[in-house]
Amino acid sequence: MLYSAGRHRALNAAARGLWGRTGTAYFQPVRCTVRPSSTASVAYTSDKYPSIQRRTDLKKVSAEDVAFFRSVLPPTSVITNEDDLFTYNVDWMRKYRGRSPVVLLPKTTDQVSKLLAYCNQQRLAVVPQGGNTGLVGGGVPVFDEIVISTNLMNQVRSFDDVSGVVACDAGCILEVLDGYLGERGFMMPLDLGAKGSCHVGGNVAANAGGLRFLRYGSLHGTVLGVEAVLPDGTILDNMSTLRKDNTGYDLKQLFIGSEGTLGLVTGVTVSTPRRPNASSIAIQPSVNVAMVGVESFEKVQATFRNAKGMLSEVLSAFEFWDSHAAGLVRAHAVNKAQDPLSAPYPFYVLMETHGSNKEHDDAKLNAFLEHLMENEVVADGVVAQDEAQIKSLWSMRESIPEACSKAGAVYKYDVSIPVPKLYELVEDMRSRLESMGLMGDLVKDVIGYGHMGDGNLHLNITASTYDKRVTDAIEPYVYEWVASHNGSISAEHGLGLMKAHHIGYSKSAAMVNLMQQIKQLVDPNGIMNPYKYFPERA
Ligand code: FAD
Ligand code: 2HG
Ligand code: ZN
Repeated sequence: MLYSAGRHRALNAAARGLWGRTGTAYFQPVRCTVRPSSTASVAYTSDKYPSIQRRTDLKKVSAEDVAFFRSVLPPTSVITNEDDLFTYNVDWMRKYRGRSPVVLLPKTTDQVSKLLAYCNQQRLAVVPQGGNTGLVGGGVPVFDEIVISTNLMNQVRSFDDVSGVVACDAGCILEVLDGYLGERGFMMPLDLGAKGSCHVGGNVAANAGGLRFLRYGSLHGTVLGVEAVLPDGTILDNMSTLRKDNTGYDLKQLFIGSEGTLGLVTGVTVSTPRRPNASSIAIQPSVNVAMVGVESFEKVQATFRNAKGMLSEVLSAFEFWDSHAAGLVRAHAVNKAQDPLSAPYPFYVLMETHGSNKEHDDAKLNAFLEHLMENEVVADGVVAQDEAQIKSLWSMRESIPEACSKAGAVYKYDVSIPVPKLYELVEDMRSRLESMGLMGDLVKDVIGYGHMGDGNLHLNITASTYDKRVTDAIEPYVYEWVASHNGSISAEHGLGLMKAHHIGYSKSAAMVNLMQQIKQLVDPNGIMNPYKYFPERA
């Protein structure tokens, strides 16, 4: 096999046997920190959704409350300045905007406990916030709720290089924690495009899925322990480092995916896998990334079937996106990601392998790709030849959400559907919006991409502005479509404010009722992240 540094290995049928396509530009990891330039352009949630009424049993923040917060935290950790409040009040999409008059930045679990106990006693509503990269409006206030941010809770507490278990504060940034683990030959089992900004506590609260779920699984499996502060200030210390523990209800699971409605997660323990490219550890560290162009969604599925069969245990990611997504990345991505394939294709697939024996993995990947080319399953492809090219190919995929957000407004749907039906929803939605005459000045594009290996589609509809006509054309159609195909209306982003009243499409009335009873038990005053997740009990 020939490798040439600085170039991708091409798989184009015409060029098969010829290695060496000019490499693409190389990029920085995607950073998603919210840095809105102007405050005026983001409408308030309360103005956009007048049907949501502020709860009258919740108190407004007073000068005495702020004085109490200043008695617990240093002055710089109690933010009341209008300009500084803005980034905490507005979400990543600039779709939701609250009016919180105060943001609190605790550093310790004890401080969180004091703050929550006080808020509970005073009936002050609280929104826990991590990196504020959530995509369902869950991490920002709706009205004047207090934001408690984990920005300053960013210490690694311990790491055991035998078990690979890391214990850390909830505010550790995912990418920073992954870097810490990388230096020790390990990695976070979770990876996603917002890694440069999102917090581990936010990941746990949202039960984020991400790019390697296919291989490393759900946070419900990899998170071994959680430390959380309940609304009354009780510190629930469940920072277990044990893989097995069958004593009682597994309470930590309640906090994974609870989206800040039950308490504030202050610490997390995670079981981390070995890093395949840690040269000091593996026998022959091995990471491969290939990107292929495919003519139809049927062929994307055939590629997946073959990948599962032929790459099997080394397959670590299988992502797909359509030509609309690729077009947006080409046009808008800030990092100017370039398509390394020779022609545009209807679909693209990125596949990654993680292993500990390079010869073995390379042989598997080569046989697999040869098979795909010979059987005309894929039309073209490249294999990254070095770390920079691996980053470059991943960057094309990770840039899609940011590229979609450039149109002005983006409607995001994150659904689980049986794989054969995955792209049908995108096509149906495109025809629907066309036939309703909305495509053009208002709706710009309908884009499909996602975590094919997990049956998780990201349907993004870009528009010049958020407009009720567009919302009404999409909803509840999209939820009904998903429910009728036995899917879930949230595969990984959660419910937040966006889907609080739609949980019934994916969960029975009995299940929602039990969830509401749990909420009532843990948070009887309903101060934790109100208006989100599911409807308040009547
Ligand atoms: P936030 O946005 O701050 O909060 C998310 C929710 O958790 C809110 O309800 C908030 O109240 C609650 N919360 C936050 N911290 C705590 C805490 N300590 N205790 C209790 N509740 C808390 N998601 C995926 O699943 N897969 C992806 O591949 C993926 N890719 C993304 C790519 C981009 C570019 C962006 C912008 C987002 C992406 N997301 C993805 C969505 C998002 O869920 C994740 O970015 C991340 O898990 C959110 O973490 P955060 O710290 O930003 O949480
Ligand atoms: C991804 O997979 C994220 O890139 C974001 O989950 C998806 O923005 C979206 O719709
Ligand atoms: Zn995703």
